Amino acid sequence: MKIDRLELTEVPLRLKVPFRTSFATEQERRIILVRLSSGGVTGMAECVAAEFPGYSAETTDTAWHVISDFIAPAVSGRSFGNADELLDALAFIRGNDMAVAAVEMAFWDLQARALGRPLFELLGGTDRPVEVGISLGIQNSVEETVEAARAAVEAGYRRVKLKIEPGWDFEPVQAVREALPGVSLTVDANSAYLLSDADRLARLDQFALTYIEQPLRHDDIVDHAALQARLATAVCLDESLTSPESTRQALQLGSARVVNLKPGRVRGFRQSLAIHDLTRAWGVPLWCGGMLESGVGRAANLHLSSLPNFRLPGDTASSSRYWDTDLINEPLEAENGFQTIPQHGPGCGVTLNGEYLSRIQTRSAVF
Ligand code: OSB
Ligand code: MG
Repeated sequence: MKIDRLELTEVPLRLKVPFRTSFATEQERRIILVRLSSGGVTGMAECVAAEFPGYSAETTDTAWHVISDFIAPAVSGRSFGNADELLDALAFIRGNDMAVAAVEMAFWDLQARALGRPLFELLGGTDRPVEVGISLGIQNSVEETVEAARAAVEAGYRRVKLKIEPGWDFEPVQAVREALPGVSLTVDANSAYLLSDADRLARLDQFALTYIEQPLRHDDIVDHAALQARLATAVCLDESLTSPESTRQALQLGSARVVNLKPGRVRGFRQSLAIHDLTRAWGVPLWCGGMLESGVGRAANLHLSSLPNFRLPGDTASSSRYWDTDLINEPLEAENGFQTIPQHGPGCGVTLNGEYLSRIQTRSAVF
């Protein structure tokens, strides 16, 4: 497929309520959309980079720069038969995986739309209901945390994840576990602890957590292996796994027994498929993470989540949980803890609300 046009659009979206993690509080999102066109067909994807370099080194602005100044010149006007060829053309770019992923994922959507087929078919998935969990930001009190968790379970979510940090771990987890004894409960530290905190983290073992997500450094797999050896609870890695290679190394070291896969974090779908197959061969379950995406990114995540090794509920909660008005026309709502894979058309199965987009967008560039 020849890339006739690459379009970048930046859209400000305000979360209904601030989302607090161990690294920041987010409310005003600045989301980049990538649209790739070929022969009159347009595919799209959302870049998951955040506004500040708190989750990873990338930001909305670094992604805009890298796509504009390096990716667009390498793909515009060129032809690619598949995603591997596209990735080969971008192999000269080190890191900046979220920027590359946005273009790679738009290419898959373009291919699927050109074929008139749903994205999950191209990825090798099946049309199945996707089990959904919820990620709860750090709340103001233990009572509010329990109430938010209870409301999530009543809304049908099949797993509750609490964000934790040093000083905000044992008490909220204990309270939620006592209030909701049967729920699948997990915690996500977003790299807020050190290996020297192992004893403190081991105190969480008594709450039968499904896993503890990314307790240690954002780029560490060595200390995580030492920590995993000291915990009964499974470690799940998120930030540290940026490629199939780092995932293989983590599995060989025993750094994790569960993997959070975010296609935007690992350069896109091609690498996601490699990580899917690798973890499957190791018997390690995957689940699909979230990056506070609009419906565009959520839809893509749901298609990927249909592959067989996605065996735990993903952070693919309802669009209405975060946004008063989403960028897509179709609702993307979990019911009884499941999302159906959107198929309101080919590709990722959702359509952009063009009128809303052109009204609120803050910048755009065409290559
Ligand atoms: O670590 O999973 C994470 C949001 C922003 C950045 C990192 C993370 C998260 C979440 C929210 O946990 C998941 C969601 O999009 O609902
Ligand atoms: Mg995480």
